[in-house]
Amino acid sequence: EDGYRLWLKYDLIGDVAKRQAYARSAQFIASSGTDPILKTATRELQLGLQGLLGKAIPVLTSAGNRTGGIVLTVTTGTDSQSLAPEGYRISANNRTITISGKTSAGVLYGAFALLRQLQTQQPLEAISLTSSPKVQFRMLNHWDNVDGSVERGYAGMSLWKWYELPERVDPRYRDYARANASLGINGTVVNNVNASARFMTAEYLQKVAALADVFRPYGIKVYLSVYFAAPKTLGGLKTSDPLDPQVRKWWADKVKEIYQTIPDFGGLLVKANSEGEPGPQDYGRTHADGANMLAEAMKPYDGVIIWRAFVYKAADTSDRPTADRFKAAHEEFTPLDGQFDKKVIVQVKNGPIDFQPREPFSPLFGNMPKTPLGIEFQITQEYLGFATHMVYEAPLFKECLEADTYVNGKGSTVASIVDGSLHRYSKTLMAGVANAGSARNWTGHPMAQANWYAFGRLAWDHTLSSEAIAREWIAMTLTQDRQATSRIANLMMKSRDIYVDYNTPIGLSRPWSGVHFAPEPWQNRSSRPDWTAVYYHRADSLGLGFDRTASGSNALAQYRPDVRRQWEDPKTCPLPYLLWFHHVPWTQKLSSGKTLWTELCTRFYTGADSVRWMQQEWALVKPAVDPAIHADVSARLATQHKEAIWWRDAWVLYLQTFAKEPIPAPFKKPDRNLEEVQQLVNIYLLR
Ligand code: BDP
Repeated sequence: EDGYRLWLKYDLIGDVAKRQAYARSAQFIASSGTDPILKTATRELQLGLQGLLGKAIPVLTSAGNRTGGIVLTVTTGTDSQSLAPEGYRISANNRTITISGKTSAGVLYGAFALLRQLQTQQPLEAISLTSSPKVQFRMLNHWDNVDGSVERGYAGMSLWKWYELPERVDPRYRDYARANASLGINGTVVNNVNASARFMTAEYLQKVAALADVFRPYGIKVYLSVYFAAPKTLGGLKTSDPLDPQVRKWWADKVKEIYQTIPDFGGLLVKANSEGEPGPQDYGRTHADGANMLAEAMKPYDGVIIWRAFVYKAADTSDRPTADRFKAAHEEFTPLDGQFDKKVIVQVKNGPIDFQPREPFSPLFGNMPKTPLGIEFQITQEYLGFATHMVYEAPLFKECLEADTYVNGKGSTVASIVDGSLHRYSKTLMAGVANAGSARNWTGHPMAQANWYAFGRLAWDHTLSSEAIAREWIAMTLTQDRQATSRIANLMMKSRDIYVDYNTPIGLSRPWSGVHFAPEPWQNRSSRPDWTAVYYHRADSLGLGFDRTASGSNALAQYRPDVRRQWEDPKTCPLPYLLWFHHVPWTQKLSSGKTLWTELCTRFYTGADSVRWMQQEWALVKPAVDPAIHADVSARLATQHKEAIWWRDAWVLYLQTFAKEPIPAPFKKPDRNLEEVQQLVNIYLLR
């Protein structure tokens, strides 16, 4: 097993009685019409059933009076009225299973849902499933570049072979589309948000069109990230000012050209005035001016403008003691609420800083009731140990989605904002920064496939539980052995907390410079203060943590009183967020009963030790998992363990220079000293 088939393995069902029972319900598939997506649904169902049942299933144009088969149908009848456009219903009646949807995409998602029932060995006889996506735009964002590299990608090179396209179309593109469609993902941004204007050239639009042709029958639209200064660099204009008539015309013509090349193009994603990228503020204009200009160009078409809220201006802490990168997006965007065109969705990262292993939810959620806010998660493990650490991300996604903003009283969860129910948004979006690359198994770490899977499932239905998703994925990908499934699910469920413990416990964040791998908490020099590690943890002789209460940066004022009150009191602030909001004395007793220093050491040491536990648990499932996959994960766990100890050592030895306390019993003091561990980290930073 090389992992290429992801969760779409369709191996023969071993239990003969079960297989025969399924076969009795799947004697034929009835499906008619020429709709390409419906044809995909039929073909996928046929392919899956053939593998699972070990025999060819005939496709008929109509069931006639035959029973014992599966009927695919696009219908607007009463049966489907309660469905969203892409929802599906699966029902069994008179020994016939019907998969219906209002659109062919709905039927496609229903077909995959039916296959999932077989893959997870659920009974079919009385099947009755109705499901509609909670979010309209369910997208992957690829940070892929023209040269084939992937920003923050750890699974080989880009999937897209730009130099071969459009003439050669790698068969892998279709397998990518299948995997996404099986989850309900319906959009993909193929290029990096730090965008090259080359993607806007006629030459590259042809290449993107070739991808769109592959994705279309799977219900997936392509989107592009734009370089805001393209009118200047590509168009030869003197300016890229969004209020300049020539610039507006340039974009209108460009969007027209895009739609001539890709008639069902999805839309544009924009990173502007962020981390050195150009944007409307270069001309004294606002984010709304920039977004609305593109929206105007998009007016004749169906597409959307997705404008990112990941922004932060230079935080010069010397003359603005209340400056805090945490507050930047809220400060820049909330005054613009109500000013964005109807075609615009503002895409907000889950947390206020940047995809940290644990962040409080972004205070933008709830504070822009007139602007559809989409959420952006990061699937690729930029801050989660790249491709050597096993971190199952569903609990991280869910922690944010389930967080209560209190904007309309209790129960105003981030999910209820993102799915549009709270503010009645006209558009809803969930995006995940992709972790797929050219690695044979797509994601580098075999277990990282589960993160792609979990993102897709949650984008469809954020109420699914992390554990249910894990179990589903395990059954489809790794094993159907019950004991092994429970063991692996347990391991996955604990993996994120374990990672946080040896990396950024109790609300520490961003102990890195550019590489974002091994912590360098001592790192104190950079072109901007908020690109140092000390900016975030603020360790000194008194204590540790960033004071974001009224006596500090007052970022907490961006949250509703119910949230703020709980978090601004160190006694009621949940431990996982404590150092996000408070500068806590080393000897302070925490709610756990331990002092800060002892609690920190406990976390770092137990976290690293828990990787040993992960190794042991993984060893026990060996008989139930494919040997090649098992060996791959075992080896990565060994690396993870080594690195966890090293990261723990880096932190405790460094923090000890401020806390001036011994390592508390029963923990052993590290075998190396601070200089030695710094050497180790420095090697990572060598060019
Ligand atoms: C940060 C990454 C950087 C991205 C940026 C973004 O380090 O590579 O360009 O986010 O989201 O996490 O724009």
